[in-house]
Amino acid sequence: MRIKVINPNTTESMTEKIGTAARGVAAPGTTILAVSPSMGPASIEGHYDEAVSVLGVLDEVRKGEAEGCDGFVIACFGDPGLLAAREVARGPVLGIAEAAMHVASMVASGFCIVTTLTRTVGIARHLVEAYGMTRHCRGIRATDLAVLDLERPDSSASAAILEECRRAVREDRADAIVLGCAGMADLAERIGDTLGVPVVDGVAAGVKLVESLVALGLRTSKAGELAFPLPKSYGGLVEPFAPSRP
Ligand code: 5HY
Repeated sequence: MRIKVINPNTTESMTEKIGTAARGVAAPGTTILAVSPSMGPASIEGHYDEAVSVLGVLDEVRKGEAEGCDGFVIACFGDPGLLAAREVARGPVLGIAEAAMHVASMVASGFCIVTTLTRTVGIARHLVEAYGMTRHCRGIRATDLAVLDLERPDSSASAAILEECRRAVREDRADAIVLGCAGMADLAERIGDTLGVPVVDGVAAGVKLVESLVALGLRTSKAGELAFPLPKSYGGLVEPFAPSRP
């Protein structure tokens, strides 16, 4: 089984971290391809960054389909381009936010999301509502870290994230934590051991859920809304993205 894990931002160190987290949970028969698009933002910290990152995500999904990948994980907590990716993919496609929230809801009565910049809290809240997780989510907390602070070895990012998780457990009655950034993938085990609650990293959750869907023989439905895009011409910069007959 081949699963392509796509980091929509172009920071290579984060892509490597994501790949390590994915391979750390992948089954023996699963090959993980961890990639960043050749184009896109260095980090995704708002709506504009997300919007621009989507074409890179879609390009990687289309290439993955041609390479024979069985499924995909979009490794950014905003799940950028998730539904569009499902239109162009045959295999299952999961975003790390969706995967992490569902997994957390299965092991706890209420989870909190701990993310980076305060300005991305609204994006997380929209996803909580979109995924039907409002009754499971007891709060969304930001550490006001920049995403790339997580890539600086000398930063105090991990300590700040641990403290915010501790407050979520103590003040919001979080029975589980969802880490709100793919760049936090390497922190889940340590925070969980420290706080004594399940801490869900969406990269790992996404890989295992895609593995399960593929093992169940389930692919993205082409019966309706997620059917392949309709063939048509595209102009200008996006001309190469014009949908062809599948
Ligand atoms: C992510 N940004 O997972 C999100 C996290 C965030 O570049 N990778 C990013 O804070 O939205």
